[in-house]
Amino acid sequence: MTFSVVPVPAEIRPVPQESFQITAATRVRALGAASPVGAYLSEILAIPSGADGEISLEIGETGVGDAGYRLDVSRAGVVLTANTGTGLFAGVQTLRQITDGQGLVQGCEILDYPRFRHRGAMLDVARHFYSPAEVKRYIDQLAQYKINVLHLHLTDDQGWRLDIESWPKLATIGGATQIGGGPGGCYTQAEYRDIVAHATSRHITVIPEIDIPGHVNAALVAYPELSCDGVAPLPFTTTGTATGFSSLSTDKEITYRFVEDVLTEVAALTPGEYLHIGTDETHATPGEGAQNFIRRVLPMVTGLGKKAMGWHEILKATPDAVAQFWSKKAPDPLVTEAALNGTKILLSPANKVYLDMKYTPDSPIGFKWAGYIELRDAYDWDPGTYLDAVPEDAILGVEAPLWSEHLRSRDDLDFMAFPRIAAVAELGWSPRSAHGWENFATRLAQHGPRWEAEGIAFYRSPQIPWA
Ligand code: TNX
Repeated sequence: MTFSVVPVPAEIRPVPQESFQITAATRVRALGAASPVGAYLSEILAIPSGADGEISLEIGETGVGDAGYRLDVSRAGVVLTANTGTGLFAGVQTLRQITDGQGLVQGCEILDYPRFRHRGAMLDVARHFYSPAEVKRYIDQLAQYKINVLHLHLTDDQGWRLDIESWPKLATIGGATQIGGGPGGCYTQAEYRDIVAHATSRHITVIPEIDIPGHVNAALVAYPELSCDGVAPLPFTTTGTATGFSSLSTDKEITYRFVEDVLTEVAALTPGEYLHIGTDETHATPGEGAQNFIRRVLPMVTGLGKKAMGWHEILKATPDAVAQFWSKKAPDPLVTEAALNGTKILLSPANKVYLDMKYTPDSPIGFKWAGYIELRDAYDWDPGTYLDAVPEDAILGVEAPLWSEHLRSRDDLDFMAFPRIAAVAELGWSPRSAHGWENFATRLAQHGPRWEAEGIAFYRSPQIPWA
């Protein structure tokens, strides 16, 4: 059996004669700050905990930073060491992948740590609503690939998905629609907190996105006084042909009260450091309205103790936000210039990592405006050099958005995300020196049976010799 860890670890030394066999007598030992991850490991491998367990999780100096870990497997047992619980959690994902169905853990020494801080997945719950249980299931899947950020696109023209107590019609009216005319849905604040808590338990940070000042039709249906002409629009329940057709009025004071109220509630529900304020496709915002709006909203975000993130159009208004690059054409002079002046860039190039693009012309669902994205297209690029002149240290990381115009079911989500999300995870985590398509393809093939066992309805890309 060869090692098939995805994302591939920074350093891995197989010691074939030193495999460890998990038996009914095996226990997990994890004390103090290691105990929550120990409990998680006990649960996923169905091994009880015990003070003298042979699988030992320890907080200790590893020399590989706060997200890295060291994993040693020998016949006597498994020792996983990390500086933090987050490092231990990453190590547990590796341990899981080197353990076969019979409980044999491959002998090895691994030293591992991430290349980029931000390894994200975005889920659009606005175009089609996904239930808290479905979101939590996606979180569990992402965690296995060391993804550490879930960006939730909570609002758009077709639906508003988070209850805001000070503006209750956002939930009752804005949340009641979705593409195709279904009932939509809206997370209560308790449900949202529960999603965030679940993510936290998987060492994933939630970044909530409230997309403003465009992409707001659902909010305007609920509160027409926020619109430019004050007239209530009709609910929007199709994909439409033109994006960026709606806008908050950027001239009315009520708009800023609305935004401040919304962001205040979202910030209070969100432990992570970022709030994402959208800012994409503001074609319907007249004149310089969008730029002025963004400059007025940014101090609200910082005043709430958060950092702002926006789609890269935000740079037309300010360099003081993380810019999420989503173009299908790179580089973009606006983004390059900002990056060279200190703005951090999150890479989501549409032609590489938009998980809503079809794999091939035969894919049953998906867009193709950014091209077909087979697995190898998603894998074969380098975030560190993608934006020509921009140095790697200006890149916060990579994120794979999954827009949901064409998704309806849980299986649709699985099909579009897997296997491409594993490729993006490896781009975000593994050192460039370990990058290689053939090797990736061989390793990934071994994940097919795992996904089958987990009920993940993945796309069987013909580029992979699935096991
Ligand atoms: C562009 S990417 C959008 C989204 C769509 C997506 C579909 C971006 C910031 N805006 O509104 O859902 O394309 O692929």
